[in-house]
Parts: sequence; structure tokens; C-alpha cells
Amino acid sequence: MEQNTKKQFDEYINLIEQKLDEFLPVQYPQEIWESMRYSVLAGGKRLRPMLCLETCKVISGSFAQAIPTACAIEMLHTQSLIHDDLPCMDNDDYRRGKLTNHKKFSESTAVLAGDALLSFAPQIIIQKTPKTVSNDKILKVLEEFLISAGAEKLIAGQVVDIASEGKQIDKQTLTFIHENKTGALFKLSLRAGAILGGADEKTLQAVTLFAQKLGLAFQIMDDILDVTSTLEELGKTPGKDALEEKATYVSLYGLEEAKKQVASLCACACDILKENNIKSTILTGVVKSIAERVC
Ligand code: GRG
Repeated sequence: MEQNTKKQFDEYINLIEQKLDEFLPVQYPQEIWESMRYSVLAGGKRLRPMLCLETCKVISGSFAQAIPTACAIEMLHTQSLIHDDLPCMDNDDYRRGKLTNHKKFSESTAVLAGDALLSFAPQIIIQKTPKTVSNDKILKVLEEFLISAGAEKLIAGQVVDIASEGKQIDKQTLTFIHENKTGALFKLSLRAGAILGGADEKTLQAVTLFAQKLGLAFQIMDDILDVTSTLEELGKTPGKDALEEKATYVSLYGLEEAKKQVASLCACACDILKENNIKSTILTGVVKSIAERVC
């Protein structure tokens, strides 16, 4: 990644981490807040909040309106990771290079920390979005947030993913899993930023298409890294997909074809930005970071 883009990424990440810390003060009973903070502040690439902030900035020239929503999306994403790591789901010991929430605290605390983040996130959107943002925009963002988190998107993807373990699934089912389990939050991040920035319908459509390509490229790369990386590089246990007999892009298409698909989706995502005159070194930087997975 170019030095200048890396510097911009770091500035965004610092701001996001500072705001996440500020939005999650420890309250009584301490254990639940400590547990929520443990996973939210454990690091991570912060791609989703970065995409949200940058999309708002590209459209409106400022990202102050989007900071609470960007942080809320990161809380939702973290919630999905905490629950995904539970023994009844993927049963993982490590996440973001640290012990998973249930390993550090307890299973019951991890379930409750996830639940708490899920309801605290929209609370942050309502309470912390600046008063200059119209209620119409906030309502639209909340609607998209709740749909993405629910049985029509994130949960749908996870349910079909679990049901598919150990089974031969077709490409259509795999696409359904990826579009909902992973793609939904990329789409939410970009669309929420665009809505808060006041995008017109054409720009919103362009941003949505960009998010689709980006989300799919990201998940295919995640499938690839599960096969090719170490625990230190990933911050979570590698080789889990094969262990759990999960169908992935690598198992369905092979490693080389999966890499070609990432390259093609990333090129397509950059074309969408160009065709719609969306100029952003952060957005193109995220695409490149997925293609090279250097972040
Ligand atoms: C929303 C109620 C509710 C439940 C969630 C558990 C679950 C249902 C969904 C699981 C979704 C999931 C874990 C998808 C995987 C997506 C993925 C590849 C995550 C890794 O994202 P990175 O690499 O992680 O951006 P960091 O740590 O960098 O943020």
C-alpha cells in the first residue's frame, strides 16, 4: 500500500478506535461492559466503519454525520464475531489475535455481550448522530441496519452456512451464504455512509454495486487465507473451513480460480468507482488491500 494511503488508513483507524472507546464507557455491572469492550477494542482492520465514513465524506465533504453509524456497524460486526466463535457455532479459541470472548470471560457473558452490542449499536446511532442530520436519514439508516442484522440478511447467511456444513452445496447456495453472512455488512457500511452524506439515487445504486463486488471479493479472499495463512497472520485459527467440511470458493473452484475471481471482482469494483466519478484513495485503497490482503 502506498505510504500516503497507509497514513490515511491509520488516521481513520485512530479516529474509529477513539470513538469506539468513547461510546462504550464501563458502567454497572462492570463485567458485561468489560466483555463488550474486550472484543470491540481488540483491534481488527476496521474496514466497515472506514467504508462508511469515507462514503459519507466523498458525497458530502464531511464525515462527522457518519461517525456514530460507523461505530455502530463495527459493534454489530463484533457481535457477529463473538457469537460466531461460540462453541455452539464455529467454536474458536482465537479472534483478532486474542482469546475469544467466551474463552476470556464465560460462555454466558459472551452471549450477553453479543446481545448487548446488538441493541447498544442502534442506540448509539439514535443518541450520538449530530442533530444536523435529518430524522428521515437516521430512520432510513436504522431500517437498513436492522434488516442487515436480522433474519433476512446476516442471520440468514449464518443459518444456511451452518446447515451446509458437511454437505455438497451448489454455487448458488454458496453465493447466498456469502452475500448475506459477509456481503450484507459491506453493503450496509457503504449505503449508510451514502445515505447520511445525502447521495442521490444514481450514486446510491453505484455504491451498492461497488459494495456487492467488494463484499464478495473480501469473502473469497477470506476463504483463500483460511487455506494459506497461519494463526499469527490471521489472528484466528486457520484451516477451520476444511475441518468443518465447509463449502468455500476454494473448495468449489480451486485456489487459482478463487484468486482470479478476487482479482476480477476488485477490478470491477474500481471500474464502478471510475464510471461514477467517485474519487477516493480510501475506497480504492480498501479494494487494493483486499486484492493484496496487506492490511
Ligand atoms: C446479527 C443477531 C446476529 C447474529 C449474527 C453469528 C452470526 C449471526 C453471523 C456470523 C457472521 C460472520 C462471522 C461472518 C464472517 C465474516 C467475516 C469474514 C469476518 C471477518 O471480518 P474481518 O476480517 O475481521 O474484517 P476484523 O477482525 O478485521 O474486523
